[in-house]
Amino acid sequence: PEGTILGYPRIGRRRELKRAVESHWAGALSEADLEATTADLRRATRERLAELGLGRTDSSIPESFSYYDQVLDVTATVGALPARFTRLRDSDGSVPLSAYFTAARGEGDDAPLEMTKWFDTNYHYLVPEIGPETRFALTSDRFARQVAEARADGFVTRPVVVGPVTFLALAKATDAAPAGFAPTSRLDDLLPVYVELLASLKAAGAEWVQLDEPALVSESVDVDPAALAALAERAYAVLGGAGDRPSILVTAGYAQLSPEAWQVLAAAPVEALAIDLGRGALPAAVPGLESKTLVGGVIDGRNIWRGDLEAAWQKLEALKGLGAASVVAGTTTSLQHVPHDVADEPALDERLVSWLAFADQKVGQIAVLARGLAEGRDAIADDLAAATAALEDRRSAPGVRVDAVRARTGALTDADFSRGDYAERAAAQDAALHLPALPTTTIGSFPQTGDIRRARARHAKGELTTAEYDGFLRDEIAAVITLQEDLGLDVLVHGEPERNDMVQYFAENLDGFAVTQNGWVQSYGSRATRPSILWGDVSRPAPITVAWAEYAQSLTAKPVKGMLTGPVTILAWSFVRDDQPLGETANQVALALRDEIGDLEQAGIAIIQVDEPALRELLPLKKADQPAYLDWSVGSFRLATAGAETATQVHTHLCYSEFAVVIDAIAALDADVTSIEAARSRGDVIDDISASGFSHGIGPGVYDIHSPRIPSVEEVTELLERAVKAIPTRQIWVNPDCGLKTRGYAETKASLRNLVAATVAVREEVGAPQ
Ligand code: THG
Ligand code: ZN
Repeated sequence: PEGTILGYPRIGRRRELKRAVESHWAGALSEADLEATTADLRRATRERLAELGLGRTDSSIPESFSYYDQVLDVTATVGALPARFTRLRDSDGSVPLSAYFTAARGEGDDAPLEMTKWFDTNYHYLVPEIGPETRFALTSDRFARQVAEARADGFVTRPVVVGPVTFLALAKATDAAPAGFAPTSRLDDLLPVYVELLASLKAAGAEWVQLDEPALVSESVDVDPAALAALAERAYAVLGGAGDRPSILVTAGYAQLSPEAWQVLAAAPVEALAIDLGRGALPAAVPGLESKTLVGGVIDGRNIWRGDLEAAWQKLEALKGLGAASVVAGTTTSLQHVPHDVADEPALDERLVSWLAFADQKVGQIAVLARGLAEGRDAIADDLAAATAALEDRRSAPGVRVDAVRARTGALTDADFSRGDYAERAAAQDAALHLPALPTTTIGSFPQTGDIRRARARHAKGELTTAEYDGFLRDEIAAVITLQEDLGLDVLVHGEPERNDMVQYFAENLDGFAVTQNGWVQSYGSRATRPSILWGDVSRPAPITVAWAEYAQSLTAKPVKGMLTGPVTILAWSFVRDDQPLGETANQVALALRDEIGDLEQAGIAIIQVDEPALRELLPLKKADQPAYLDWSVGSFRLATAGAETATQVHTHLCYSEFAVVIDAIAALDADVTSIEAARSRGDVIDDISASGFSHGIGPGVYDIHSPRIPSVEEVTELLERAVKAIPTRQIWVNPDCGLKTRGYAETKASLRNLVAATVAVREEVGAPQ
């Protein structure tokens, strides 16, 4: 074939996978019915891809379905399910679907596999746990069964499996492993299982297999590039040398391969390599390519732009110059990071739609390029011209470049990024706020109850008038304020019942953004988000949060925090424009937020929180790119907040616990108060803060909101005692880990009551005024 994609969304156009899996978990759908439903989904996907132009029998259709996660699929297949789940295996050692789901979700005291971000995307995978005791063996035939299922329908598909080097590079050591143990040290033991897997795929009818090795592009995994390349050399010598196997395609998306890995893979005894030409320059011609097929990743698997098809064609032409046996048009990564179909968005502006490509449109682009490779450029000249015309149209369309917005960012000076002396701010805020020592607060959201979701849905359908819906939200806010006063919290929040999602809500209220109806993208397991589309210059047509904050403040004498989502997080969780540097876009969002902060101050709001949970997420994979990223990301936060009055207390919240890793960035944000997650090891976070010499307010989360468990007064007291010993008391805030949106009211009340009781006790111990 002349074209292929590295993977396709597996959640279904209407999130069929979510519905089926969740109803299976709830006991409403049997395992057999779940298998049948997902088999239909896989069938529909193959048919769709064939309709869009991929070949039915030439292995160009990837078999990339997963019930939950592609890394967990390998864990379950190679015998690497952690010991605590061994009892869930069948008598012959194989891993049934029930055990697979239990590993993903946990059961009783058996914690699920840890979840973490897949490279620099918004997808989260389950982290394998590998130790010296892990006994690798082929423990699932699921990959082979899907190949056979396709065969039975007349398709020859290409199974997609995370490769052995990436699997081990992304793993962490088991608790039982000795200090310093590296999962990659088990490569030689793992390879025979992959050899067996390859043979089983061949027996099931696979002519090709795709082994994904994105770890080979990353500088963010724990193994350095030279060591990774050496692992890849060993791995592919063994797999390539296996007698009974399909042809092997090794892929390395998400960034440019390290030069070491490129050389090694080119020389390896495999048949094809796929490289990402979206994020990297064309690699050098190296020995071994003459016998390989090169899949040029020229259609971006991570953004939603129709993009420059002519440029993609040129890249394929350049790739031919490397002397490979053949060149194939491909995506840079799997298409799992984009929604299914832009044709499924009737409410989107037609002109915007003409600039976009979701997964199905990208497959169409691949089909065009493939035709060009087969028949010559003339055969696709019209398609190339149409894409170029769309790009031209986008460049000059109203809203894409707005003079007033550009004039404002163009006139920024250093002073706009700086709030001035912290000590002066702290004194003015103390005088204005009169907060007790160890002030208590929450992160912002309160439980999003079924009632709130139903009211929002009814309002969207027109069953509730806007006045009725607003009245409902006001009652909700009043109840949340009363609750917090009863609990004795010091700094209150309005609870955010009006927000569906902390990014989408702002996108819906800013110019330059569009939101989708069906544009779901898997975030992890059965969960998805609908990223907004940032297509034009961003500005704020009207205040967004002010009326809600003002209303909440009118109900209480205690300070109510204004709650905003920061510019970096708004960008990180949206599809962003590709026609200007991210930093420029971030500054536009920052200025809109800066205006919102000014309006909140005018409305009498004295504390404003600007959340940046995604600050760490967007950190580039390549170390060389990281300083520039931190520069613009921190800069945009400062631009958003630096207009605040000296007496206004600016808070931020970050959602991860590796405080030591990001302390420099946190300090550079210059927020007056920072709350952070400290779930994994609260003690360590307190020590890290103490060691860093961080001087501003800091709220290390005192309990984990990701679990329904209620923390006892004693454990919170102990933590606070530890904190006041290590950190000056005047710096310490008391708060949960993260927002309470996903929790129920019963555990929220009980947990916060204990949080306040512990705080009161520790205030007494340290002799602080109440
Ligand atoms: N908002 C956005 N992006 C995010 C997060 C967010 N990316 C990272 C992180 N948080 C991902 N975490 C989740 C957690 C829960 C859900 C999705 C991502 C979730 N989604 C609902 C579902 O799948 O049923 C749908 C939610 C909806 O109706 O919008 O539960 O917080 N933008
Ligand atoms: Zn958080």
